Amino acid sequence: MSTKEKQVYQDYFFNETAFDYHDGGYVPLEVYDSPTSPLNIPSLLKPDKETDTDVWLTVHAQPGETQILPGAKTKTWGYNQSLLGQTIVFHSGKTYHVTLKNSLPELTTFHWHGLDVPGPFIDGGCHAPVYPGETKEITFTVNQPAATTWLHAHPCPLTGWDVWHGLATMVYVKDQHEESLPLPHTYGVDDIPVVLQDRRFHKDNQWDYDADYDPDGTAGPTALINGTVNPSFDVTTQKLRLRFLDGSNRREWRLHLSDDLVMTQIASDGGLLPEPVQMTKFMITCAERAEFILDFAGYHDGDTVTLYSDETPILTFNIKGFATDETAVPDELATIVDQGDVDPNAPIHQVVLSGTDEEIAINGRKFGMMRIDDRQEIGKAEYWDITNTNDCCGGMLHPYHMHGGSFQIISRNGQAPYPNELGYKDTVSVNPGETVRIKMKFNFAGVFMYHCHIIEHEDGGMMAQMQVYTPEEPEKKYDLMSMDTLMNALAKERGCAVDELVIKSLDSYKKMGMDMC
Ligand SMILES: [Cu+2]
Repeated sequence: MSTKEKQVYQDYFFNETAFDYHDGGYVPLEVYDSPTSPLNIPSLLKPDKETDTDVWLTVHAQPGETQILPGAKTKTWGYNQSLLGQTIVFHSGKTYHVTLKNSLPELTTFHWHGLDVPGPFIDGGCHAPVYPGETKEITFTVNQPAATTWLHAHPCPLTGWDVWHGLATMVYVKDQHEESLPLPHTYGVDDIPVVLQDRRFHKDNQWDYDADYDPDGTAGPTALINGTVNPSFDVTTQKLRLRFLDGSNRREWRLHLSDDLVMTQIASDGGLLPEPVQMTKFMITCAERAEFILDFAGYHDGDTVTLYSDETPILTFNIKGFATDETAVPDELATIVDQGDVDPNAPIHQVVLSGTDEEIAINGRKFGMMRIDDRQEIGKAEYWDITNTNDCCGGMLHPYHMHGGSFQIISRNGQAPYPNELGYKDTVSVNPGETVRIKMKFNFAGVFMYHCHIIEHEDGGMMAQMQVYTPEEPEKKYDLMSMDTLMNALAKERGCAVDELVIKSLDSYKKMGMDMC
């Protein structure tokens, strides 16, 4: 390891009084009574065709059945497979032509969470539906630092429904700088994806989103890691790189290892941190990503190391024999290029996250599909102040996500950000009573959404949208999806009248006497 003396952090940083286990509706994790299974490692998605500069891919949203538990298979949805998806790898600098294919019984969208791409149609929020049986091609050039991003469905107000069925997968961005560093790089061997989710298994091993729905976030008692219940992973190298994604609808994961083994964080949402940060405890909230290096130097063939969330074991590492590895994690990982000076006369954007349950709102309102709530010029860095008005007791953390790129975290209530928040982020959790100031520069124009990433909060209206404009076309009009168009399409797909549609998250609008117009 590094010769530089490093502090080892031993707390979760966030306000304990707001942790999810204080919620009335909290669903504790329980170990499911079934055998251990090898951790599922999704295969890498193979391109349809490629040249030196361009790559063609097909991402196919499909229904299927997955053997998760002994006995009946679970009905699931996935990308290019029956549950979750094959891992997609992008190389910075290349242009991608992606065919989005929908074989599901209903419309969905393909949101590239963390990719720096134009909105709203390539970004893939609610304005970019792909209808059942249809395909659509999008083209974009990836131009950003190496990072762990992801793809998930985002058809508001059904994002929670789609993700719960399985529509989420890892998307790695690679670049030459990251590849040149002495870090684990062998996919599935010493560089592994870890998608953290939770579900409740009902009769015949099926999931029932509507039965489990909670307006403060749907959760289940069984940890599902890469779609595996009670997973184990065979460790064959001294160092292991774990790329965590909190892909759950609501759950916060408070991760720690047996023996309080130190975890070295090397990356967050938008790529490498400037320097590694060592810790024994790490909390990840909805939609965040974090990469860690574990060093098993003190262990031997036959030992086990357990990953816990709170007190529940969620993943077992079976240590096998490995060759000694004396490479050190570099003390300097990346240069974080500042997004630029902010014009002192520029207004500071305000985002106020308020309420819990059905009463959640953003700047006092709920989401309107055709309404533009804020504007920012392309290429100019500006501050956004994200405030959580929940009070400390009985409040909750809201993981705030912004489409359209990555931001820098400037401060938390005027104080320095947490030590592992010095890289680029696209999702940041805000404590009750706190204002987090971020600096954001957009590289692409379009309409982009910003919202809480507790998925039932975004579906229930804690979401807004902004227009990023160019000086040439400050008032550009986009063909946005209307609520009527959406509801009529869903009613047709489900063979019912619009007023017979069961969409649990719309209760949050009804109870507040609001329309998602
Ligand atoms: Cu929230």
